[in-house]
Amino acid sequence: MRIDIVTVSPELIKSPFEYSIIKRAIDKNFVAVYFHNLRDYALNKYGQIDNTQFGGGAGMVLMIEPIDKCISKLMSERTYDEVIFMTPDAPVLNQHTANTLSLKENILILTGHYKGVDQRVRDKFISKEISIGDYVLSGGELAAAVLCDAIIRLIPGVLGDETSALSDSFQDNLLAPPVYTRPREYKGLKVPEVLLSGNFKKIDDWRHEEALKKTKKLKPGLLDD
Ligand code: 6GU
Repeated sequence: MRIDIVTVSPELIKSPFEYSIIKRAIDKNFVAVYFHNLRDYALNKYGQIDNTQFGGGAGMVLMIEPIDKCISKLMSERTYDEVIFMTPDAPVLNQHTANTLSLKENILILTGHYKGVDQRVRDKFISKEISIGDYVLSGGELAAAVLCDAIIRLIPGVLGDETSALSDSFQDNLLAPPVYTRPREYKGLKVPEVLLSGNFKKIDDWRHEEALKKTKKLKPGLLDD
């Protein structure tokens, strides 16, 4: 997979790609991630990429021209399966969307900033808009990093143990059951007896029961899907 990220602040978004599973996925060539600084496509030597909004109102709006220059160049080099705009006024990211995107070949992600982008950018270039939750961040960069993390760990082969993504919370519309490790008892806090029983049928049943209980209590909506 190849991911191109078009942003005003590449520095803000780079570090999550330098650690742990995501770094390993890049090192092992499961995914290549490229950052593109919108300022490199600015209108003038002052690096202008935004302007005040027509009709008045507070806040600067990213202009279409630098974005057009950048995205059109990328689009002339390869075909993108999705051109995604990160924005709080969009459907919220869920595991289903992450699964679907993890199977794509080329993804382009545009991150918003300031008051937003000229609507014509969204109309002309964007195939999918994604938010990461019902609250507002100062920019889409952190949201793009969250999206990429959710996608990249799902690319087949990235996780050593293939089953481990399948048993994630949400993967079967259930939250993950509780997990325990050594010691068996800590200051009187005990590990559930069934996990020590060696009876894998019983353990599976217990995990499913616990996952169901937890989902009913914390996210009953998942059970309706
Ligand atoms: Cl994608 N962008 C911004 N600016 N804020 C957000 C968001 C995105 N998702 C949730 N809040």
